[in-house]
Amino acid sequence: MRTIFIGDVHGCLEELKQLIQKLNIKSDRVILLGDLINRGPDSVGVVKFVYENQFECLMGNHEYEYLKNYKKNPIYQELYQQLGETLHKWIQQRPYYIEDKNFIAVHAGLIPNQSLKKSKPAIITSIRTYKDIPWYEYYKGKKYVIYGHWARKGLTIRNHTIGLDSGCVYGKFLSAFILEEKKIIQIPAKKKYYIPPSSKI
Ligand SMILES: [Mn+2]
Repeated sequence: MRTIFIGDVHGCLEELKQLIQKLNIKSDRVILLGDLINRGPDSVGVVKFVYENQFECLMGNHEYEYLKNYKKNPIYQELYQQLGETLHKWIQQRPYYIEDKNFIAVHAGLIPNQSLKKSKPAIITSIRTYKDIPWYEYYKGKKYVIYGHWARKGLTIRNHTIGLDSGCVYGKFLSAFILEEKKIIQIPAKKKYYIPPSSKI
């Protein structure tokens, strides 16, 4: 059995299906790093696919924002309607991190010198830097930390940390990491689904 992590999908259902196929998943442990929803073509389809395959999945900042605002924000109200109660509840139950013998999985990152247990969900689902320096520069642990969230950096491997958000929704790649083989598998995006208003990613 392998342990496989998958970066931010953001509604890119076709690329996710292709990646799963390429990985030839049988009885492996699959962990998605969060941000299944928003920006891409099929948020509901992605949530449904991950749920039905019984993959594990973390809470991303986009799910966190959705859960905070689905009663008042019209876009999220619509998403709530489309998801239905079962998938909505499943999103509510997503963990903020998974820590195992060999790895820590978290959507955005770790706060230097702070235990995950004591860390605020809003921060570990959104942190990129700490005192203007990427959080992973502070990390000195031996356990692999696998995270997403930083598409602008692309695939980033440093200090036993692996950043898997390689910007699929921005027309780049959807990435997976196989822990036991230390191997990266990627699928190119079919197109640029989303162009951020204030950058050229
Ligand atoms: Mn994110």
